[in-house]
Amino acid sequence: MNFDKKDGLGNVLEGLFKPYVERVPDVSKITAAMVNNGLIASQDDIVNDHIAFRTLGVPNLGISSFEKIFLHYGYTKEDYFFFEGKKLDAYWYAPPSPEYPRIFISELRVKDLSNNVQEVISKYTKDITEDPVDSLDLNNAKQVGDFFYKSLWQLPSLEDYKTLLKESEYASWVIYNRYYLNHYTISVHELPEAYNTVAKFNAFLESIGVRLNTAGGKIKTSADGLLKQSSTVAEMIDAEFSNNKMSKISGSYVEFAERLPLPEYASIDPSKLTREQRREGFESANADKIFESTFSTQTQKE
Ligand code: OOG
Ligand code: NI
Repeated sequence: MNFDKKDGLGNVLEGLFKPYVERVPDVSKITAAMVNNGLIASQDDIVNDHIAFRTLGVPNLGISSFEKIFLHYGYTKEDYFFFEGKKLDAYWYAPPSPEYPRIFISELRVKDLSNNVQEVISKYTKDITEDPVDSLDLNNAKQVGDFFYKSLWQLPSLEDYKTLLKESEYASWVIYNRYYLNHYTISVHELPEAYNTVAKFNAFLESIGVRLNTAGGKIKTSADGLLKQSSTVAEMIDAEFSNNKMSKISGSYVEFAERLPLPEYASIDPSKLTREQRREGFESANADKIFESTFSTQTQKE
């Protein structure tokens, strides 16, 4: 990640990354293998295509609250996405300058869920009567960094977690993990030629024992053929619930993206292409399957 880690936004992003690395062993495993194989000299050489967060669509939370943090740091809101089956809304945000990652923020359409599930969610969120982002000093990078990992509601009970899990894996993920960084994304087209496609990089990942999300196939390709993505399967981590009960839950994961040149730039030397000359944005059908990186269908598969 080749941005200034001491300026406001760089500092916030760096603060987000540290707890994520500790909790997702695949991050260091992949970086170490990339260094060993001479793809990069250190983590700083990895270009981060985007990061993602999940939110709950209830009063004072959700996208309209969470996005304020990144709008403050100069991000601009781009396209809207709707995931009917998963009952989610999402937007992506373009960074203030190209060295920073794009951001993908999704939100659970809580009102579309069963009354039972709505009640469970409300039990935890009903006391949030003001938008918590409004009381943050957004210029204070340390305060903002801490906010992502701060509890906004009580630790859930294992029973409530399981109730959510049955109807919405996304809901159960957020009730426990809140605003934890959901994934960062290695931009594979920036890597040396032998590794610069998702297909080649997936082979490398599997050779070092990384498990890939197979939902919709290991490589998710946009309709225009220009955005290819893959992701790891989230690792199961030990989580403590209320009343000291312990259980395994899915944590965060790592994603890989390849953005091909737009047709009018296809003949330019790839090393000279700018971000604007490659496929921008996201793709609904790809995203729909990438969400499943934390779902039991992936984490529990043999
Ligand atoms: C986000 C899934 C979508 C992408 O790049 O399309 C996504 C999530 O799992 O919360 O990351
Ligand atoms: Ni992503």
